[in-house]
Amino acid sequence: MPKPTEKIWHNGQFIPWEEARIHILSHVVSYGSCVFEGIRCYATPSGPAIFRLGDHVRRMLDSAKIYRMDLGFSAEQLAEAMVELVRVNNLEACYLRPIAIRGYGEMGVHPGKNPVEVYIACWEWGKYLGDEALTQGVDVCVSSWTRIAPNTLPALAKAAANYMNSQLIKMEAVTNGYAEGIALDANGYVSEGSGENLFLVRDGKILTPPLGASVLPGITRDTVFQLARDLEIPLTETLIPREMLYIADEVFFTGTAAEITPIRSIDRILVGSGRRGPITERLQKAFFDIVNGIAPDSYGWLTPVRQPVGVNS
Ligand code: PPE
Repeated sequence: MPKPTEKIWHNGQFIPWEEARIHILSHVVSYGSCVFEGIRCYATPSGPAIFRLGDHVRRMLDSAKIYRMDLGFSAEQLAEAMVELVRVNNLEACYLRPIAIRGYGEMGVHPGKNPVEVYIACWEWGKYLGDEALTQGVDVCVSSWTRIAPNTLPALAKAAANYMNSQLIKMEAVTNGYAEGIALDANGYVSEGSGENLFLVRDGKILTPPLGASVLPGITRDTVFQLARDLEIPLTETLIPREMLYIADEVFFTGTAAEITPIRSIDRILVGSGRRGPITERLQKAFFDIVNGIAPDSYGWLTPVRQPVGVNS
């Protein structure tokens, strides 16, 4: 269980952690009608700072738009609420989870009469794939489950229902002794992990599946695009056949929770030499130096929590 903080934000009000409850017949429970986000706030020398807040809020609004959900709050209001939430809970580093659901109103698939409720919670969340994952890498498998197909559940929306597919991928992987599973898309090309985007490196070039391969448009994914450009490492979005995973020099996951996590084996085949590769390490360093406030925030990716400022990214 996450360690409770004092407050959760609900439709513009701060409420006690224990009071963030919903009725069992809320639309979301039967029909999965929920869009959400996952955002990290990092401890920096100048206090807590939220990473790419504006981009996460934008994706939340995009997810809501795809599902015809009116959140009733602007991007600025949501961003401000998140800054305030970290402040009132007095946290240095945490993970924020804004959640918009279709609530309690009517039964039946059509959600028209059910109110949209917006909540934002935060808690302290450590390393997603284990403490040593960032340095040692993780052992993963290719899932027997296929990622959600185009024009079924929209992959560009970060919707709770998509995570039923993710749960199948994750449970199968963990049951079989792996840290995570990589799903292929409906055409058999590499898609992504249950909760991470995927990159591979071969001959000094970075490859990642395009958005059309049923991947979430990850914000860490986009961060890697920008960091790779700065480091002058070529990067291409391209369809990736499964077997390319086995002959890559390096493979890594990206995600808000997973950050940049090296993969050291896939289906028990070693990736490269079976340890974190040099390009993965360079990207990790560039990423962590920025989020930890060691390198200058030249992209304007960090929103400080303690100073009275608005969103800067
Ligand atoms: N793909 C999926 C399916 C996914 O869930 C995530 C985030 C990503 C890619 C990476 O996106 P981004 O965080 O914007 O770089 N997964 C979130 C959920 C983790 C959870 O277990 O809950 C996350 O990393 O916050």
